[in-house]
Amino acid sequence: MRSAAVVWAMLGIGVGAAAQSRDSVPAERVAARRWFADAKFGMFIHWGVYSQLGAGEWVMHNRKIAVRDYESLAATFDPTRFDARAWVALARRAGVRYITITSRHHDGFSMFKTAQTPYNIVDWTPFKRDPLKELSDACQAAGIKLFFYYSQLDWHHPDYWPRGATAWDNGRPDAGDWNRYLAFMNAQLTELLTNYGPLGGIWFDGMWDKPDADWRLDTTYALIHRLQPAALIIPNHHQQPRPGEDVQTFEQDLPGANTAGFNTSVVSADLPLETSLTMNDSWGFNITDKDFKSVRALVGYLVRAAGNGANLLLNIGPRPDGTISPEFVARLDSLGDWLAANGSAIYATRRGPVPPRAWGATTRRGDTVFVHVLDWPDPLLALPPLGGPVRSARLLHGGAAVRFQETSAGVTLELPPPGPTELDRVVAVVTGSVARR
Ligand code: H79
Repeated sequence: MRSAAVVWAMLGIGVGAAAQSRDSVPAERVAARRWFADAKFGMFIHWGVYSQLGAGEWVMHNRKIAVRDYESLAATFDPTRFDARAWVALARRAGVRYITITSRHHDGFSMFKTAQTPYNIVDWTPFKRDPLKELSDACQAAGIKLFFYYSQLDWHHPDYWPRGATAWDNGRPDAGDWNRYLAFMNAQLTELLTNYGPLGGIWFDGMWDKPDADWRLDTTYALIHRLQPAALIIPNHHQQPRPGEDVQTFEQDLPGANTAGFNTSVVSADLPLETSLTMNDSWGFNITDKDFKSVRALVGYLVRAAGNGANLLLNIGPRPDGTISPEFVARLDSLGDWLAANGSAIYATRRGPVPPRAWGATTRRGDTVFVHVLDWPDPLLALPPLGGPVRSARLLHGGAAVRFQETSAGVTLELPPPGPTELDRVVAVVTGSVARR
């Protein structure tokens, strides 16, 4: 007799993943994962002490700044123009459903009130306010979910020892207590999951600095899920998902692609997916980086992410005074305008039957397939079969019928010419019953 594992394997279903998602994930988290997969668009915020130098969030490492000197820099951080409600109003206009913000980046500075170290924005700076508290209040009022980015890597804490791949001699003692570091992290996570209302979840980064260390993830993940059973764990470790993790996230790449050089090509079949992306070439504020992606390119990323079944987590790097540069604001406003007209083909969809192509991508909700034509100059667009017979095809804008021909080889759509400023021609194709995955 064949074991169940062999049968699952023959069906191409990973036993570990299937068992994890079907058997042991509590209902709150299953629902939270579904909410996440429906959300499709989030705003990433990289903001911290480093913003003052206007050279990205890695400036401490890139310029080999000593701990003592960086501590002095931190002591001058005073973002007097920070306005949580203005940030959230921008997020609302952009059409994002969630915000993910750096609570502590690799520089080790806590952007929230913590009892675990004085090296935090309330106790160390003239600002004295807790921006994460203000942001969580504003998000709650606006119905936007808040996720905290949390770096497991730390360039400041003495107990981050032995050091990892990014270490340099920055004035820390060559000794430390790893157990104490893990306890520090877990205590901070407890604060984040206790003092800021219900969170969307925790977005981890930096574990890749010490991939072989004993991180005791099971303990940390269990702690998070005990404190907030609906909080999602999103690890940016660039590896395949492990037990307890809820979302597979890809940095600067669509799922399965690896132009960045550190992403895995193995894509989870049953976890929600996410792509994080910079709007220029930097995460933290970079005063000389003007290499901003066009609105057309950003819509393309959002559509192709959705066509891959993934959310787009699009980054801004606010200035050190708390304001947001006009380049970010203009692009977010344009994306919001685009989503106001086309969001029904993005939000609450899943990846469509045709994988993303050079011409565009497909999404699906129920029996409607949304064909997103991003770049196709010709009148006829030939698609493979869509999983069920085509009942109708209409332009999303205006509802004009789109003529089509269907054979056993697929469906050919007769497209109107692209408008001169059109970013995406969306055709809503209603099919007969589709065999659901
Ligand atoms: O927060 C932003 C970045 O600061 C952070 N993640 C985003 C969201 C990030 N830090 N580093 N990276 C992303 C790139 C990682 C590069 C790596 Fe390596 C290449 C990790 C492992 C190989 C450099 C070389 C670091 C360790 C070895």
